[in-house]
Amino acid sequence: YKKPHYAGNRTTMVHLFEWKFKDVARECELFLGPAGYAGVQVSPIHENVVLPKRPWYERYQVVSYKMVTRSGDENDFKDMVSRCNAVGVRVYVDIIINHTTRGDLGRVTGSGGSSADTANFLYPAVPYAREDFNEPCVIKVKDYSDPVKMRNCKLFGLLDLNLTREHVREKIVDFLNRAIDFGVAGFRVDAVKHMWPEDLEVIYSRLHDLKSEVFGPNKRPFIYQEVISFDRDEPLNKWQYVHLAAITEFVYGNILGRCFRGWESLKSLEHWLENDRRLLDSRDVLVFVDNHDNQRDGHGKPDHVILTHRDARLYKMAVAFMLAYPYGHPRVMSSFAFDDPNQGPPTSDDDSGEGRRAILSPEPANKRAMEVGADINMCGNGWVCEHRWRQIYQMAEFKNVVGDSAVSNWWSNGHNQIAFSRGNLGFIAFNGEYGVDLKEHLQTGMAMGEYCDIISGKKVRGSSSEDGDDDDDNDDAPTTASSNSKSNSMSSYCSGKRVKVEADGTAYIEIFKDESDGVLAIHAEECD
Ligand code: ARE
Ligand code: CA
Repeated sequence: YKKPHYAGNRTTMVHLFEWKFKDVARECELFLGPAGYAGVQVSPIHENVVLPKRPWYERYQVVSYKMVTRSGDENDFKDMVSRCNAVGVRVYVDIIINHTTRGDLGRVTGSGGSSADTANFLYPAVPYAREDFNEPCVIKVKDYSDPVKMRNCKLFGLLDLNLTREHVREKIVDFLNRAIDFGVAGFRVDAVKHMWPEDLEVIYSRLHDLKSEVFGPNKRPFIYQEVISFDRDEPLNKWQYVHLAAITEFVYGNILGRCFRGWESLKSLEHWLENDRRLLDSRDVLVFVDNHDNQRDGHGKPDHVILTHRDARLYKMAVAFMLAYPYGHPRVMSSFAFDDPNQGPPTSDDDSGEGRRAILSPEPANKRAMEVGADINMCGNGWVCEHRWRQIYQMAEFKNVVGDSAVSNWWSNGHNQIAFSRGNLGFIAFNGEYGVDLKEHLQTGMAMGEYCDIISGKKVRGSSSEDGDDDDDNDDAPTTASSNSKSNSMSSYCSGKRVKVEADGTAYIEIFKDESDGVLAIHAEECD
C-alpha cells in the first residue's frame, strides 16, 4: 500500500482542492500530463451534507456513498479518471470513512439529493441506522490522549461509525472498490487517528487490486493515512499505523516552515532530515509544505509556522527544497484564495450552475499554446493554482530528471545560504539570507556546459525548423515569441539566468538579495 504506481519517471502529485472533475480532467490533459506531474488528489467524491453558505468542510460530512458532489457526478468522475490515466496522471481520492455528518443537524439533504435524519442516525441512502454507530460521546481537547475516546467518540460532533460492524465494513469497501474499478490509484484516508488500526487493516485487505488494464496485474492501491502526529510520546501516533500503509508526515512541513522563515538556519537542513527521530522513513511518507487544513486558521493551523501561497517567495523556496531533496512522496498544494477560513471554493457561490471555473483564458487554438512553459497565468477567479507556478512545476520536472541520485556537494555559508547536487543530474542553491547576496563559485557535480536556471526562467527551444520533432501544430507558442533570439540565430536560449559549468564541475552562482526568487536550479535536461 506504500507504492503510488506513478507512470514512467514521474514523482509528484498535486492536490487540486475542490476542483470540479471536468476541470481536473482538462488540467490532466493540458497541464499536469505535459508538465510531468505524476498524480492528482481530488476532494471527496461521496455525497456530502449541504450546509448553509456551502463551506469547504461540508465535504467532510458524509450522507451516502453515491458519487455526487459539487465537483461532479459519477460520470464526471469516471471520465476524469480515464482521461487522467490516459495522459499518465494517476488519481487519488480523499475518503472519509470514520464518520458521517454532525448529529445535531436534524433532517438534512445531501449533495446528491438523498436525505438523512441525523438525530436518529438514519442515512437511508447507504443505508446506515443506529446500530452502525458507536455510543455517542464527544472528543474533547483533553481526550486527545485517550485512545478509546479518540477512536470511538465523535470528532467535532460527527457521528462515529462502528467499523467493527460487518455491515459498515461492507458499505465502505464496496464504495472504495467502485472507485478502484474506475481506475483510481489510491486513497488519502481522513482522520485515521480516530479509527482502530485493526479495523483499517480489514478494510484495506478487502480492496480490489488496481485496474490491471492501467496498472498491470496484482497492484495494490496506494494508501496514505492522515495522522497528525509529531512525537513518539503521543498516546496516539503515526507509529501505530505505519505498518498498514503510508502516512502524511506533518513534521516535515513544520521543519521547512521553521527553516525558510529563518527561525532555524537553512544550514541545519543538512542533517536535520536524516537525524530527526520524529520523522518516519522516506519510503513511508507523503510530504507537503502545507495542506488544506493547516493553511486555514481554526482548522489545525499551528502557530504560523506553516508556509502557504500567501508567503509566496518563501513558499516557492520551501516547495523547491521539497522537490529537490529526496524524502517521501511530495504533494503540491493547489488552493483557492479565501478571507474567511470556512468559505467554500469560488464555484460554490455562483448560482448559474456552471460555477466559476479555474481556468480563465479561452480555450487555446491548439494545445501547444497551452503547453507547459507557455508562461501565461491561466488561473484566476479566485483559484491560486500554485501547481502552475513556473518555479513549482519546473521543480517537479527537476525531481523527475534527478530520479534516485544521491545528495552530494552539500555547501553552506554557515547560515542561510545552501546548495547541493543530485548526482550529476541536478544542482540547486538557496539564498535565505536577508540583505545579503549569494555570489560563489560552487561545485555543481554537473557535466560541463551551459544550463538554464529553471526558477528565473527556462530553456526556450528554437523554432520548428530547428527542433521540428514534436511539432505538428502551428508554431505560435509564446515560448518562441522573442524576436532577438531569432535574429542572432540561436536554436535556443535561457529566458532567465544562465549557469556556465566548467570542466571541473564548478560554476559561478549568483542569487542577489533583492531577486524575486531566492533559489536557483539547473538540471541535465535544460543544458544547451
Ligand atoms: C466543522 C466545524 C466544527 C463543527 C463540525 C460539525 O468546523 O466546528 O463541529 O463541522 O458541524 C473538516 C474541518 C472541520 C469540520 C469538519 C467537518 O477541518 O472544521 O468541522 O471538516 O465538516 C484533528 C483530526 C484530524 C483533522 C483535523 C482538522 O485528528 O483528522 O483535526 N483533519 C481531517 C481533515 C479535515 C476534516 C476532518 C478530519 C474531519 O483533514 O479537513 O475536518 O473529516 C492536534 C491533534 C490532531 C488534530 C489537530 C488539529 O495536532 O493531535 O489530532 O487533528 O491538532 O486540530
Ligand atoms: Ca471513530
